[in-house]
Amino acid sequence: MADPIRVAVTGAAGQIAYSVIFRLASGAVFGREQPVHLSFLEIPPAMKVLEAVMMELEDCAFPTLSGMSASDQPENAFDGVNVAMLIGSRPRGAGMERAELIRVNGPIFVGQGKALNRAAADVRVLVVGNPCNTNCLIAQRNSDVPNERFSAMMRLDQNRTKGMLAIKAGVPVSAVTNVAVWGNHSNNQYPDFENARIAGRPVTEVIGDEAWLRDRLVPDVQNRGAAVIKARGSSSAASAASAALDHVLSFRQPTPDGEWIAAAVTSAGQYGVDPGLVFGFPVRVKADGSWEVVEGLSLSPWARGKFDKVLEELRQERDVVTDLL
Ligand code: NAX
Repeated sequence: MADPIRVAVTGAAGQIAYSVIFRLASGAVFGREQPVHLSFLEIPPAMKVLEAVMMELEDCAFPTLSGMSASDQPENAFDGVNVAMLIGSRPRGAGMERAELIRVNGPIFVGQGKALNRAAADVRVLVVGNPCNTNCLIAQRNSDVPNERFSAMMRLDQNRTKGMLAIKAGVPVSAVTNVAVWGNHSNNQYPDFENARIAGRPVTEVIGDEAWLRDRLVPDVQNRGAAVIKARGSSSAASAASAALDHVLSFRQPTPDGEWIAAAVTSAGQYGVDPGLVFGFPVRVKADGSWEVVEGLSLSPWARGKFDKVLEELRQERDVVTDLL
């Protein structure tokens, strides 16, 4: 068997992690021939619950789980890891403004960014904990790990968009491709139907109903998280976990020809986005493991309005945490 892949999961006692961890351990993500070592990070009050998660992992007797460890110190949890899934953060309390949440969670990512210096040289870091784009920005600015090894999750938004388009068009979800989600994982994100395709044809041609695309699809994707909370009483967990694992895998293999993935990565100024912002772009992963932003996509003036709005939101988030960068 190969050497184990070492994967850190933060917020390991939380609900998203509960859906992530067992799939990582079972071989469902990296394959049944690839051993995995899991390294968990939690805060002290959640350690008891994490103990129970670890008991359950033992009870699954997964042949691919080569070992596991738990810590409340990021330096220990990130030591030698190849993949770091930063899921844990403080949830938004009732009546809490977004700016307040950013201020509460920012310092967590300062410490975790520094601790990531202990990771393996090939580490890839995915930030899921919200506000994930800005938390990712904070972590990378406080780390010696190169910026291109950090990304934040837009994949749930991409998957939601694909699902809704497939249902509307009456096609399998595999027929829906080229979905970009621009900007921030927030309700100002812009899920781009103008560049998306269904069975190789433009979505606007296949669905044709521009009013539905603009006035139903876009707000429904933007507000899907809130709709799940309303129906379930707690936030998306299994779908978020699934998207996080899709994201991790997509950065480990070349993107199929003609396709792209939605991920928030560090801007180098593409599409007029301020260099350095962690912005949701269409991304292609190359055979050598590096990635690039897909350039040259066109946006209608209407779409550019959405784009500019979410860009402004991310600039404001950055300005709230300048002292942490
Ligand atoms: P839970 O509240 O169930 O779990 C979060 C866990 O993080 C808790 O066990 C908590 O003890 C732990 N934690 C808090 N501070 C920590 C720290 N400093 N170090 C390590 N662990 C810490 O939340 P869950 O539903 O699992 O969601 C986790 C995060 O994902 C939240 O921030 C949530 O907003 C975010 N989401 C992001 C999504 C995205 O697409 N980017 C979608 C789903 C989700 O809303």
